Amino acid sequence: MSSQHDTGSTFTNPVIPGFHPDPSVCRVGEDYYLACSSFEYFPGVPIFHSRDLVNWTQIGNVLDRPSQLRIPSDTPPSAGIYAPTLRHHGGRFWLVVTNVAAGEGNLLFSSVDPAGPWSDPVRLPGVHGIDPDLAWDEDGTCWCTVAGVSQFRIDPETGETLGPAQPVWSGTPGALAPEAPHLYHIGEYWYLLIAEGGTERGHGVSIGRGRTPNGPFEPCPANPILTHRSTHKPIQNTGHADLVQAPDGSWQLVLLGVRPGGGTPGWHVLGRETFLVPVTWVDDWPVVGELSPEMPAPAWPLRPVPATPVRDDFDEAELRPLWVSLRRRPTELCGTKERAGWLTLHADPSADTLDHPDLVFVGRRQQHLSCGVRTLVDCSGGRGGLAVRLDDRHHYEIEAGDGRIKVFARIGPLRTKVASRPVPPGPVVLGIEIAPQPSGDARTGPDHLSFGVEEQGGGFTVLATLDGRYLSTEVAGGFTGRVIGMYAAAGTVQFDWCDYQPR
Ligand code: 6LW
Repeated sequence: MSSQHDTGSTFTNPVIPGFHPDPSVCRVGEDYYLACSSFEYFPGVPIFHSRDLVNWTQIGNVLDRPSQLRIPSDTPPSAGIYAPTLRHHGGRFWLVVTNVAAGEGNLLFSSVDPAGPWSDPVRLPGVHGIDPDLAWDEDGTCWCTVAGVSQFRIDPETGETLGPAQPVWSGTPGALAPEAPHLYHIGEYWYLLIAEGGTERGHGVSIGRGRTPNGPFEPCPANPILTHRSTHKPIQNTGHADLVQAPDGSWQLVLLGVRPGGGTPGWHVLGRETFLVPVTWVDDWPVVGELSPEMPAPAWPLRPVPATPVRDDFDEAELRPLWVSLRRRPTELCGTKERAGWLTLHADPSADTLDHPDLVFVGRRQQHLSCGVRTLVDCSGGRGGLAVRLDDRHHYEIEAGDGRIKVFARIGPLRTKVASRPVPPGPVVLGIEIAPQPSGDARTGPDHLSFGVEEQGGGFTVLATLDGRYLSTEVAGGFTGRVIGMYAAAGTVQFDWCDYQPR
């Protein structure tokens, strides 16, 4: 649940690795909380806690009840929950988000405890546009600003819109997609921070300022204040940022970025991750520092958090918050209570392959470029295994059942069995090893994935090794990253434990 960082003279970016995009952060006293987008996964909107902005622990998911998160099975990958804003006001935490599935639109949740339970949604039917932001002015008026960029005054208790949309800024002339607005009152100005250029290689962060929360906003002469477009920097697609004051009173930006690997055009496989970069102020404009994988340690003390345990034994009644499922998680199909100490998955009879939106799946984000995953599976009652999933049409899996172990690859319209061998009766340990490829050649993929089985006498036998580029965002499209986990394709499949080991 945590990221592990150096406590010495440097720290490592990303601060929250793996598919954790669109970060929004807020500070309450000495505590920081951060929320991310979750798209078609349930539970939705992972929420993290930190005391130093560098070391983060997941404390829950904001949307962990079906009454809060409706993602019907016809929801395509990368639809669902987009771009939250997390704020603290009047003794409560507020989170506003767009559910692009099922016409749900913008939804507002609140809680006194960021670890939950969070309220059921308050709908914002009059607020049109993605990436909603929340800010309160000194009179108590709540401003909701959306991509485009336009603004609404709202009543956050009822979701009612008080007056029509007011366009406030369309960003830099010629730049596409002004989005991800966040509005702040800092010193004498109201600042409107936005992302521009699209969430791909052209992404960037720009800012405007004005004297009132509804503008007019004067663009910063140095816009974009952050972009890595047209550079060879290892962190790319930098944008969608949120400002926060650090423990020492200085300012920091959390933002999303990606780490492409391999030759050209560079494939990123972990999705968009959360990074941290310092900000200084010159003439009342923010100046963003250098963003790199290894950052100078900040001036305030780092407070390391316990590392996420490698093994989940499934000994607890509830699944840990890092485990996510596809679109829904019906308790009758998935849980740890049916056989104590095991995760039991019952296949949905309609969902016999990983391509199916109703696949019964429990996975976690791949958070390291190099990692190994193992699980002990009992497939005596069905067929299932371990999958690496980018989306419904891009996944690799190793599956046990019916006396055989098979490796499958699904790449766009093509699905093929790449290996098969008999399996002895009884539970079996399936495994995946993922390692980056040195990019000596322009055509080299970002990494390779080896699928295998642990032999009873010891040793890992690889059945197939596959090029990772096909499970990248550059190939699959969309907004998500890799998720690795267990699934049932037929009958009942049980998992005693699952290890995720950064290498
Ligand atoms: C999000 C938009 C974006 O709504 O990508 O990078 C979209 N920025 O602000 C999906 O995450």
